[in-house]
Amino acid sequence: MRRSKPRVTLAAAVAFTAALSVSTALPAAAEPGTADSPLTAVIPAPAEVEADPGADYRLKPSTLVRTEPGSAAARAVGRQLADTLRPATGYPMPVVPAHGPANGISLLLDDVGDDLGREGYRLAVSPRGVTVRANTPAGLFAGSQTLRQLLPAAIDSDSRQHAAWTVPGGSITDHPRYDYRGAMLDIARHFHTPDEIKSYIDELARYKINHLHLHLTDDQGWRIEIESWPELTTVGGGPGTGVDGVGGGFLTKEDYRDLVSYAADRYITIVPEIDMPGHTNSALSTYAELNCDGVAPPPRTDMAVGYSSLCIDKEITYEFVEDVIQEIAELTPGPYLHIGGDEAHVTSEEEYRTFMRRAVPLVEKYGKRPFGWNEIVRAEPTTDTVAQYWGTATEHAEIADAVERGHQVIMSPANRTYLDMKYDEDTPLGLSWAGYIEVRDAYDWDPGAHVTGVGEDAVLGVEAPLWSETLRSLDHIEYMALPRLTAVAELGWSPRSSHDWPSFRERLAEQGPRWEARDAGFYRSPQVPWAE
Ligand code: NGO
Repeated sequence: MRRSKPRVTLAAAVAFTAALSVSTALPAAAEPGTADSPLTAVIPAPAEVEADPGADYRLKPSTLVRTEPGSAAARAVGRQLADTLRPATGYPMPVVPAHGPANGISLLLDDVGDDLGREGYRLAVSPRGVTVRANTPAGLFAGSQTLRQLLPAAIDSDSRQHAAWTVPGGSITDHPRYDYRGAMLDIARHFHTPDEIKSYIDELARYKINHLHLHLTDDQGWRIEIESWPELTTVGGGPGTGVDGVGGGFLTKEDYRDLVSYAADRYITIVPEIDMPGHTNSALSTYAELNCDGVAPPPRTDMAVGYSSLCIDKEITYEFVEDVIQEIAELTPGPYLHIGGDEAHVTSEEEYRTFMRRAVPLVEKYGKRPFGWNEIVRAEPTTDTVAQYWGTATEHAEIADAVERGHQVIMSPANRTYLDMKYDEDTPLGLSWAGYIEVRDAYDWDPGAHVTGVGEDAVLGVEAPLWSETLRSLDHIEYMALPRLTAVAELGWSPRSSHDWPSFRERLAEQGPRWEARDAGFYRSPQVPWAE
């Protein structure tokens, strides 16, 4: 989504203008015919790259985007690619069926082998053009994201730029390490608008992240319309429901459906989360009957956690939970429904089990695969339940036992992947309970060998959560997510054998001018030799 947004709102708020100021200077155009970034300058690192310096291709005003004849999905991928290339090049880039000899950009569905799977692709660059071949349109989409990064950074500008639009010659064969590569956005602590969420989705798509987990409800706010319990959003989505009483808002069902479809167009699946039985003060303060004593507590917008719980012994709790799960499941085409389960500190272990043993089957009843923060395994739910590990330890008996029983795990260790942790002591936003996370900390670990007993086969994927207690705007989101999001994206996609910090930091440096060209804020980590 292209947007023009006011700059420096964060800088004004917290006075660190230098870190956020965005230069409008774009890199000088490369010599005609010479690619200014090598074929390897891609995040996440592709599985195999073979450069052929004699085979560069240069986009021309006459370049066509040719897509697999008869495939509406391939054509849609082609249209999106052309839409992203037109503004900076100023070329018309018509999207046409791929008949006749290959020239220009071709996106073709082909049998590229089982090894490349659903999202893999081959990309070949010769002087006549760029051809992406994949088993599915999802693979073509992934390949077209790679192609965008192979063009000069100025390609990300939304106005016409003078550059030699050269793609380096050679070929790439690529496929992901994990099926699930995720990011989470907390819209409960501070609401983020559909346009802001779309902007984040655009950023995720570039780095081949294919799941967006939305944390929709928490103590402070309830941010998704539920028709059978309509007061949830009139109270919990009203003004002043963000942390410290700042902001408010919620997604209507229509907003949510639109986000699901916007994400789906970019091969991203939305994973909705309704946190329970804790983190529920906003529901409890809205509906008195959900409280054991029948008395609604006051709404709260402070940052405390672990003080609220649905009433485990009341039948109405399960009617509420079922209604909410049913409505969310109906809205969500993706396979997963996350029911939180974290920090239920005022719920006894016995009550927690009782609750989860009723809630988890309700997720399955409405056709979804249950998903929860790692505490959920204490209730010994069906082994189909995905456990999201957010601990900071590398030894964790509970999660290792769950893997032994057959659970799959999403790795979100808080001291590596939490994008809301400060980079260092000077970071004006974020929290630090899990420590500071510089870019290298976010990058230098192995999701498939991080926790003893949670091996490669048990890992469904990785996810980078971004909690919003301190984040009020898109500028704030970008500043905390970029660049660390790309580190987690690479851990999720690239083969372990390609893991290499010196290479990553060099490739990351090349992303800076791209973020500048598209007016996205980012943290200029001193660990990265940012390109001018
Ligand atoms: C914890 C807590 C959240 C906080 C977050 C802040 C989990 C799973 N529960 O992570 O409520 O917002 O830390 O970093």
